Amino acid sequence: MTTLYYMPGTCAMGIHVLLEEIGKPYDLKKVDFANQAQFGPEYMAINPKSKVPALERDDGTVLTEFPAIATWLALTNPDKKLLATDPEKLTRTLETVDYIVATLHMQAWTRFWRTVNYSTVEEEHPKIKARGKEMTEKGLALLDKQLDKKEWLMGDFSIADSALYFFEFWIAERANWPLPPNVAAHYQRMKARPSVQNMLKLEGLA
Ligand SMILES: N[C@@H](CCC(=O)N[C@@H](CS)C(=O)NCC(=O)O)C(=O)O
Repeated sequence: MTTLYYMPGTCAMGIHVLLEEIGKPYDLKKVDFANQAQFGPEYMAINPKSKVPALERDDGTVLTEFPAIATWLALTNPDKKLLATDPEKLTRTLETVDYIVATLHMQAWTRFWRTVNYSTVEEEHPKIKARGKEMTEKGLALLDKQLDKKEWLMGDFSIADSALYFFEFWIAERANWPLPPNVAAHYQRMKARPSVQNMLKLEGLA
């Protein structure tokens, strides 16, 4: 059965939301970061990158990387309309997902939340964290503009919204920074979706 390897509250939440949107049975396997399970031989055999999310498919093969997993789930469940088929819209959706994942998560948030990945010299941390916050604010302002007069990033609900959701969750629930108005409204809309509510319950975050 399709199995999502996750750790509660991580970017894997975005994939978990998509599995809930799709509504087919799936298994969940927690990778316990508190016990460094991501570096243990059992999980390394699943994903040698030591990261979540990882998605094991029915044929036993494993997909990694948020954009790839989200795209695959959308393409294999076309009835759920999680990704536009029109080439322009599809490409713009992937552009947005990539910005959230590669720039906002990996660059901005990691500077703030996993500062030690950037420097082991503690005196340098305040500066790195401040840069992470600055990059986050720039990104949120751009996404706020993209959401102007729109409920969802691409017009219709898509994989980009599930990517934005995990980022919003971190800003609102972990950093306690304010979200700009359109992003804040989007976060509320996401929280009202049954898929998000189920995911939060299953991850023990409700
Ligand atoms: N580029 C990967 C990044 C995944 C990633 O960084 N996941 C974090 C959780 S949000 C993780 O597994 N971290 C493990 C660790 O820090 O040891 C993706 O987009 O899926």
